[in-house]
Amino acid sequence: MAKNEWWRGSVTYQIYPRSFMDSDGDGVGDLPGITQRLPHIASLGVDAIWISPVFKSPMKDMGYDVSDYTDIDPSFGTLGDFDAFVARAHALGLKVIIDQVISHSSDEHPYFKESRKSRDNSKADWYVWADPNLDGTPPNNWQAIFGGGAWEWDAGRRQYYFHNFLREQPDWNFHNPEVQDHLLGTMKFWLDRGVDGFRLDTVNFYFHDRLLRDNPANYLEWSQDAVKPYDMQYCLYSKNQPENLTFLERIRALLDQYDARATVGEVGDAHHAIEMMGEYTSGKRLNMAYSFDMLGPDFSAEHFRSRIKNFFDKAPDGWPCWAFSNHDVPRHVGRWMPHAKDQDDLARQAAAMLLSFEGSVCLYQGEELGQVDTLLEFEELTDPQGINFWPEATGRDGCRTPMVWDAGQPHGGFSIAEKTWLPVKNPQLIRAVSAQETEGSVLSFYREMLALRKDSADLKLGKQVFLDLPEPLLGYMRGDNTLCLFNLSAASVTCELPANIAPVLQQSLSLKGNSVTLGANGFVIGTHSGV
Ligand code: TEU
Repeated sequence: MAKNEWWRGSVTYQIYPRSFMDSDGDGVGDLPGITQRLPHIASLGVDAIWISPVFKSPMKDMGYDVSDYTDIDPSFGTLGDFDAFVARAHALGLKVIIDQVISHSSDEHPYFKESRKSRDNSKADWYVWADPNLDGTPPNNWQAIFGGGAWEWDAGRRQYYFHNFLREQPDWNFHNPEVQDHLLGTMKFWLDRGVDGFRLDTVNFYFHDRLLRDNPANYLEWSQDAVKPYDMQYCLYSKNQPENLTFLERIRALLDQYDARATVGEVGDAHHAIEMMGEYTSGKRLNMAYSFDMLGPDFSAEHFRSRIKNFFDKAPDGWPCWAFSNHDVPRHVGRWMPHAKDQDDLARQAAAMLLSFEGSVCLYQGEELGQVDTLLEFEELTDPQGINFWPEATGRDGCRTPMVWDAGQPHGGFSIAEKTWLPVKNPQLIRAVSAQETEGSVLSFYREMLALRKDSADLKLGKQVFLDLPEPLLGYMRGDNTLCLFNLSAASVTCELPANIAPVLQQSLSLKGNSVTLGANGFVIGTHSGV
């Protein structure tokens, strides 16, 4: 592996800046707070940090609505605080990946304000504008992810503009090459400032169909039953457009002008996302990509096996980045509890699995503590998705509540404010970092597992070859000598292995020769000669 390919097999820790550490007592996390707490991240043994957006933003979507791509939001600090954070992370041996939200901007971005002024100003065509139908209705049936139609009427221009997410998040018009150049320029700004790479928000949403064709009403059934399902992914006209591939090559060409920089793209809301991840990371495009496939409720051997196999079968030179939790979904330990007896056993099993998959890995702050979501009242919600879809869905605030550092301090040591932006509640406090600095804790298991992955060429870069085992057993070899076996259920299971295994990390394991018994959520990772 070339030195500049540090990202292959790497582990990245995602920070949600509003909720990591509040240094100035305003109830919202900030950059100096993150810098102060970096030793915790370094102590885990990860390679990199991905920090969710800290750019200037009206915070309608908590920073995923950027109004200035080259400045820091005052609630997080200053550019100087950002530089200090990067310098400290680098001194601790951690790479820094920042979050680029370039599919859309905030409606308070100066270029959108300019664009909406008239049909012939210099930025008129920088966003996606369209005339109404004769009866005044929007140009087509495209829907927004956060609810409602994807078109917003602008009384000034007497036209609609397109937004995949909130109406305060207008989509840039990627068909305009000036827009592409401008956004690549903002990325160059941060590369020159020394960041090691980008997480690319909604990377499959950049382009829309130029002809603004209606999305097929029965898209879901259609794409699932299609003979060649992969071709069908392009039939959703509001995103997933083939022109995107050329733009991804432009991003790569920019990064290749620098040493050892990397990208990880988020493939969101696509029905053949695994194939799309492969396509986006093959050739000279992105380095890594993730989808929501492992961020949902599915917890079976077949599910994990088929996703990973499918990825590498279809894209032998692509590279995935697997994650079980992030700031968009309920935390995995809560999601998968129906398949477990004990929360901590499940947390350790999930960590052992995720950190032994082929590819790179992203961890989400707090998962190293075995956290589940915080239960919130409607009045406590801040996420527009949660508010719009309440009570059918609870939104994303539950996984975004503050990190808990010290159970003995107010707000778990996150902030000295009277009230924090989202509350810290009791069950979270039990799993504070301070309480987890003990042998046998989830936190100490993450450290052990990360150290094992770092030291083992098999676990870091070895091929993953699946064993033919019945549910609920998931088994695979990594490289030539490392066997990983998991019982994805709360009942105990026995199986025969072709040869003896020498366990290195384990849980609820009993061995009798080649016969292995795994208790509830039991697992073993060990050396094993050939299968
Ligand atoms: O998420 C994209 C995306 O597809 C999500 O909307 C996802 O479908 C949803 O959150 C699942 O609950 C990215 C960011 O990760 C998210 O935080 C932003 O809100 C969104 O883009 C808009 O920028």
